[in-house]
Amino acid sequence: PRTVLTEGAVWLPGFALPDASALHQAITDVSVIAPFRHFHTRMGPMSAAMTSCGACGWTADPSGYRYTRTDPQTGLFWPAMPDALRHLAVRAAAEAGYDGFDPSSCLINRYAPGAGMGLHQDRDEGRPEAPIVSVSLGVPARFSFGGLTRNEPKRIIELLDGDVVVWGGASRFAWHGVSRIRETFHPQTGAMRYNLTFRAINVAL
Ligand code: MD5
Ligand code: FE
Repeated sequence: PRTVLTEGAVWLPGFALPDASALHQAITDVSVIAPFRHFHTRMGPMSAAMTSCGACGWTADPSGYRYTRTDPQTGLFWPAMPDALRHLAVRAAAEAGYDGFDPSSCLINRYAPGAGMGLHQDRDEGRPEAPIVSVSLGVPARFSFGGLTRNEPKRIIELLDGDVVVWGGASRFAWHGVSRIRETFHPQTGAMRYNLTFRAINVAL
């Protein structure tokens, strides 16, 4: 199935399920080279642990957020984006009407029980015409999204294992956040939720 959530946002429930084991292997492979870590922002440590793969990766420190070619923790280039990840993202984007999606980064978020992500917009990518493809794995999450200003009313959806959402068009800059993850169990991830976001980046690096 394919559900339009809001203008430009297409929900593909279960789209990634057939690839789940390849995706878990890819996450493990990436995290051997670029370990999960909790970035420290001006607001304190983030509750989600993160890593990245692809030509650039998302990083944060008390002075701000940016995409970099190298992992600040190891000094190494971010690991290449595994083909299983890239192909899934390209297929999902095409399914949602975005042919030719060419992600240069995949940010991998890992949420333990109690972790979440406060309301924010994703606006550091420098490619407003490209969608963000979001893949959820493991335990469920309550995901909120609103409009282009912070205080617009939010809709809440439950993102489940294997769900993909393609956020493009008017939804690309919508405010959104993830409620604290409940303590539940998933056979492949234990108590964890993973979210992969595929992004086309154009920034001075
Ligand atoms: C997550 N991650 O579940 C979410 C999925 C992040 C982040 O928010 O920045 O790592 S990304 C969902 C997203 C992207 C762009 C726009 C919108 C949602 N939206 O309009 O709601 O870990
Ligand atoms: Fe976001």
